[in-house]
Amino acid sequence: MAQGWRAAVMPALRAPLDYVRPRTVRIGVTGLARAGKTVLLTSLASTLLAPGALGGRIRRARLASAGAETLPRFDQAAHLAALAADPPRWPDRTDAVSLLAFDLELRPPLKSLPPRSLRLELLDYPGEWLLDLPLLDLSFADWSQSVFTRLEQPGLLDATRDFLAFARALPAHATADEALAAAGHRLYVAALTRLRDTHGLVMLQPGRFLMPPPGAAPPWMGFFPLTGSGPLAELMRRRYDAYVTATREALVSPLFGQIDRLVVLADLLGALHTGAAAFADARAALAAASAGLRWQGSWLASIASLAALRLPPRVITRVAYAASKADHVSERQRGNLAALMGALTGQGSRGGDEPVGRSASFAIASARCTEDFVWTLDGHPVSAVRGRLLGSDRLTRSYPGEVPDRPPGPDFWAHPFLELPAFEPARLARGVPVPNIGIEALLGFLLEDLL
Ligand SMILES: Nc1nc2c(ncn2[C@@H]2O[C@H](COP(=O)(O)OP(=O)(O)O)[C@@H](O)[C@H]2O)c(=O)[nH]1
Ligand SMILES: [Mg+2]
Repeated sequence: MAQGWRAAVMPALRAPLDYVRPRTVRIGVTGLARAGKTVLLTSLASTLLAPGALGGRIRRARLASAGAETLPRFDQAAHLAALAADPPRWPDRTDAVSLLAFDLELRPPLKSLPPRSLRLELLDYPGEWLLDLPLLDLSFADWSQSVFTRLEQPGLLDATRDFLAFARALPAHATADEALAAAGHRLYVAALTRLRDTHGLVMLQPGRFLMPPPGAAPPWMGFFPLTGSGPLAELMRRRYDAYVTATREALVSPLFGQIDRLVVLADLLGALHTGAAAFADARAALAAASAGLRWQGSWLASIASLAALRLPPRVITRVAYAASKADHVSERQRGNLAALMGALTGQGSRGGDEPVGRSASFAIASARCTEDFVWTLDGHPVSAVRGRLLGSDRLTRSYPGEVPDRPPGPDFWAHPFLELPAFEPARLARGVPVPNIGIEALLGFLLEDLL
């Protein structure tokens, strides 16, 4: 009895101010284009808004009014309407930054206490921007060198040839000519775009070149990697430095700097299917993002950034790394998928300065399209899934392959991971959340210390 009482009162003591002034918690949902951010936000919202969410720990939830804020609102109604349509559709593609806000009433720790209020904000944040975190520690010369080494790989030349030819043809002392700068920038962005679209690569820097922030591009966006020390290289270096400064400032800006928890979403199954090079690249991108996030969380770095910017740094207190679209594989494989995500983001191999429970990995499906079933293939039972393909009314079976629970070696790539069918989302029933895998667990982790 005494113990139960203590367990109930401790949260109230920990956050007594929640009774006076409702707290705001902002969760960034980030991931590269098509990782599944829009569907995740739609699904999170439908879970939160359903009665009795999180085992009753959320007593009431409603969408908060947009007030006089500057960020556009996430169009929850339109996205949910797409999933609820007959036949269901996937929400339209959006790349704009947007915010989804809720006023929550949390179950009080003791019946006799009034419920606590919490304002929960979810921010759709382009994952491309996380790829800029490693630039904070790289000089222009080092960055340029590493980019050229990569672009010169024989397998990538069909995408990078034009840019490389341009850069090689520049005289060592090229003048700081605006037309040259613009031409080089255009060719570099075109190379990045082709690397993304035809090679399935994602570790493409600077991330804002492929996903520019809203508004007009400032002049310092107009650069490209260049080695040497002539006037043009000097101009490129100054613009790169300005870009890095802007990135650093964005990390503490009112727009993004107030994120205190983060979901990093990645389509790992898609990367396994695209092949060894794309997977290696996705792995590098996740490693860079997780290293960057750890950097932001360390005390030393916080103090250093405080000194450099004279602004209080915001520390991200929880990070959930989630592999999306996990309904493409059966339950047994989903355990491996979560373990693979953990291995790629360095979970469980942390140094001593990391508080326990600060990050975790998940395999989720925001809008579940399939059910598990046992398929007999060549006389062997395999755990497969089945669902309706978009625009068809027959059930289609799928077994893309065995998901590795750690970064796979060369043997794995000898038997390619099969195509992931384009499934139709499951039909929605009235008053229940979007059918999903793992959304409550993800929310439970993100809000664990608050509920
Ligand atoms: N099978 C399956 N596909 C999904 C799921 N979530 C997203 N997708 C697919 O991924 C596409 C991109 O998702 P979206 O949320 O728009 O990605 P965003 O660019 O990160 O916002 C969708 O149109 C779906 O085809 C899921 O839970 N299961
Ligand atoms: Mg989107």
